[in-house]
Amino acid sequence: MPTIDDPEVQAAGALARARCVGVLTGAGISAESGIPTFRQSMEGLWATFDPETLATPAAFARDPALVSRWYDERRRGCLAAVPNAGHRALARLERELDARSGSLTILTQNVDGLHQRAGSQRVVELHGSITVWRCTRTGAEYRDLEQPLREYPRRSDAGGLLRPGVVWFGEALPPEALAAADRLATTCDTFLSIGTSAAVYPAAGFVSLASAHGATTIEVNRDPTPLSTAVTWSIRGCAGEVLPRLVERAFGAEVPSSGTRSSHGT
Ligand code: BV8
Repeated sequence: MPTIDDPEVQAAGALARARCVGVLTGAGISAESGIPTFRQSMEGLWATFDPETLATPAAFARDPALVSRWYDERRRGCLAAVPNAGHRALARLERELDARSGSLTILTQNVDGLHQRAGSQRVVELHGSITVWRCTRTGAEYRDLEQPLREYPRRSDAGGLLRPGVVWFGEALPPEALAAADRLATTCDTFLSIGTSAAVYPAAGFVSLASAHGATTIEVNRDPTPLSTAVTWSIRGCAGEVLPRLVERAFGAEVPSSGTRSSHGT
């Protein structure tokens, strides 16, 4: 039976009182949807590659075919994946806060689009989207391109090379995403960090920024991270198990209203 000093009990109480919630998510929240986390050893053809080396402008310049193939294979995995209970719990948390004239915004480092597909409305994609390809000649963006791409690297109608619409290491985050993240971290009263090793900046820095502005900070992660000793409560566990428990403890069982899928809905 959880005791009052159980971090889950404390964190659920903070969520029940919260009015403006910020959430930073990383690859760990999509792990239970079958998408390998960013630093997990990669399988098969990619086992010999380091993602931090491939996810760079230099890698694309050196071998656009290889990098395009890597992203196209990951794109197919992301499109085939299904949001899990962790994604759905955050979508429910947003609905509960909206119902109380509060708000919840997700800052995701993930490029898989699963938060939106789980029903979350306010999602800031800090690192772009793997479903988007951008022409290096015109800047035109393409979604819903054929799977798999018909050629590597794929070219646009203008003949320019298409690159993935993600933010690579060494590239600046979209200014509007940075501004939204900064505004959220400096005004929220509660900030969650979920499924991230907190190794990548500036994304990882938003948790400390929220804390410096007086927010209660809560981490849900399978393994310890550099944030674990700095947050108000650090909960060790899988997002797909912990998040539904936290939201249910804070708001009770979700009453499916007309048009709202229950948190156990498909
Ligand atoms: C920039 C898109 C400047 C591509 C990605 C300080 C300040 C600013 C920059 C830096 C800085 N220090 C260093 C830098 C440079 C660099 C950086 O941070 N390097 C790191 C490696 C040290 N940052 C940058 O380059 C950024 N750009 O700052 O630009 C600038 C300014 C002006 C002009 C020019 C430049 C850009 C960074 C973005 C890189 N792109 N993704 C792609 O996806 O291919 S980052 C990539 O890492 C993914 O987005 C991923 O999400 C992200 C972070 O990793 P995590 O999500 O945390 O994933 P990871 O595998 O590491 O961890 C998973 C965690 O989940 C684990 O802890 C595990 O325990 C947990 N877990 C697993 N299963 C579960 C679970 N938890 C819960 N439940 C489970 N079931």
